[in-house]
Amino acid sequence: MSTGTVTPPPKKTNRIGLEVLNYKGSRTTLCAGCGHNSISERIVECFYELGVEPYRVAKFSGIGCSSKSPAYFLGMSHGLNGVHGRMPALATGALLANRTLLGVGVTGDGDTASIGMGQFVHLVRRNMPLIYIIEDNGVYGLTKGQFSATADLGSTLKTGAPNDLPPFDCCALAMRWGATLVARSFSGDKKQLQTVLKAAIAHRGLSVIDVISPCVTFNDHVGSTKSYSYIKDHEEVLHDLDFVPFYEDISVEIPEGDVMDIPMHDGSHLRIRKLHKDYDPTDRRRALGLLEEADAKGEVLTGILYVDPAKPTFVDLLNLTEEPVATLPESRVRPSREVLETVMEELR
Ligand SMILES: Cc1ncc(C[n+]2csc(CCOP(=O)(O)OP(=O)(O)O)c2C)c(N)n1
Ligand code: SF4
Ligand SMILES: [Mg+2]
Repeated sequence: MSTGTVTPPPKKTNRIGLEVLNYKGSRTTLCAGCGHNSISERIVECFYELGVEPYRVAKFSGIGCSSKSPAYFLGMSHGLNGVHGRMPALATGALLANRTLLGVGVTGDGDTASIGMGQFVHLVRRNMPLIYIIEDNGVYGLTKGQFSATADLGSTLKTGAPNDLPPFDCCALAMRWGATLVARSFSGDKKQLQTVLKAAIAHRGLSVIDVISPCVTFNDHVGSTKSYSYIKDHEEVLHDLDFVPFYEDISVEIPEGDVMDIPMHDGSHLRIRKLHKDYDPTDRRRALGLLEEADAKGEVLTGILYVDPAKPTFVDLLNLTEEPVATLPESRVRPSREVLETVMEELR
């Protein structure tokens, strides 16, 4: 006879035994339908699926609706929310102090390309090992929808007022000045965004990911070039992307056709199947040229635009100790009395 007790099904866990719940954060306070929420969901999925230990991750942000999002994912990770446009300096400091952390920066187009441009270009120049996600809606969502520096020429506000300044292209800028993984994606393209994020997690160097992320409250009307419908009509997908994590047997799947295999820093592989463009994402000049061509045609090119897995990062250039500076014992960071006396002697 049945006792009536039902055994609950076993909980689904990833390769390190954690549930997806362990990768979530607080409930979002952003508007329903905001593209930023979809990006947070993709981040949760990717870190869960790859089995990244949450304690290894440090989240950084500035100010804006986008910069609030680190509260909505990876609630068991470290987090630092700073001043508007100054996240790169915070991230640089923290990641130099502890080189074993996996840094994830979330920023807005205003946070990066308007007030934060000075900090952004130096982060790029240094190829700081950081996943830098720009949640790009072309406006300052948090302060009620003014144009940012990524708003396209001629795009209009809800009032009908046109933008009369040309935009900065953060991807072109990042590629030109030193970032080593540069991608553009769309918050509504689940598979592409997931693969791009996984590639960035596997990459060692600065990954700049510009995600077009519509602001449903202030910039989703006819006349906006960052609305859901505009991007759906103008998106030009560069390639089909696949990601093979380091812990999977690469020899299992042998891709057919025009596929490029790019080994990543951690042993994972990025597989790029060309669609209709003659495109090599390791050719920076060609990538920059294609971006310009797409721009002239009014197309929004998405995919991994550029990747260089080999270039040294800022951490490598500084020749930091393998052991994080933050946890070195005092005996190893403080010169001995004899050494200090020698230095003083030399200065006399
Ligand atoms: C030093 C400083 N200047 C201005 C502001 C006002 N401010 C807050 S958020 C923001 C813009 C946010 O836009 P964005 O980075 O694109 O984020 P979104 O809200 O669109 O996601 C501005 C100008 C501020 N908080 N601090
Ligand atoms: S105002 Fe715009 S950017 Fe901010 S939460 Fe709402 S939809 Fe998102
Ligand atoms: Mg914005």
